[in-house]
Amino acid sequence: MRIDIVSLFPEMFSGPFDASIIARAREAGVLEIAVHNPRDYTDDKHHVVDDYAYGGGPGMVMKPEPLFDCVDAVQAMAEPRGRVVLLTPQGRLLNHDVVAELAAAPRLILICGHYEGVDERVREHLCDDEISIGDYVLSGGEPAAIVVVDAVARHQPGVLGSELSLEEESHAQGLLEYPQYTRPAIYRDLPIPEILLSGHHAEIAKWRRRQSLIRTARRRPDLLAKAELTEEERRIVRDELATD
Ligand code: 9D3
Repeated sequence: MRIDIVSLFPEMFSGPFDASIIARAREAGVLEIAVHNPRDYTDDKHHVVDDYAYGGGPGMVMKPEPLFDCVDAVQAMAEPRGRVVLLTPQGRLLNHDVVAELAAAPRLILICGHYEGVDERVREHLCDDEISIGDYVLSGGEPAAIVVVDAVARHQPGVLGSELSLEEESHAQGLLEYPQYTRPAIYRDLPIPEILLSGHHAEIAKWRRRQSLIRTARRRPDLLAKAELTEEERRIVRDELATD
């Protein structure tokens, strides 16, 4: 998959894209990333990319021409045409299903807004999709683009080292994870749960599933609506939520 990012602050991406999962995906050749600055697509002496809002109001708005010209040039750099996604607080809320949908595209072009926002004609006539990563205020779309790239990279073949990992992720999907421990078995007088030392794999699997259910019921009861649970599992959840 190829991802082009359009941003006034390309330097914000050098660290995150050169480490961990994203770097591995790039090295494996399953993910190609390029960052482009709309300021390079201005033709005036001062390379102006923003302007006052018509009608007044605080803050600056990103001008349409540099964004249209930049995206047009980027589309022409490679095949096939990229799906153009604007990162904006007004977009569809990112979740697993949206990530899977984006990851299935052969090519994405992510536009990062900055300042108070972008000219509405960019939204309406340049973009195919609009995505938000949550209900809190960022100072621009750049951190959101990094989140999207990271989540999408995990869906590329070979990135997780085994296809099993994504499989496991989607099995567990809808429930929070069970508690995990590693050595030592006792740390500062704190022992790990005995069951994990028993070697009874079936019992350990049952314990983990139960922990996931209890934890989800307590912390994210909203997730239970979508989760596929057996009658026995529904009972565990009911009992847990009854114990207040
Ligand atoms: C505080 C200013 N806001 C009210 C007038 C508008 C506003 C404009 C631009 C709020 C945030 C931003 C910059 N944010 C993004 O571009 C952004 C974002 C976010 O803020 N939260 C969650 N997801 C995203 S995706 C892009």
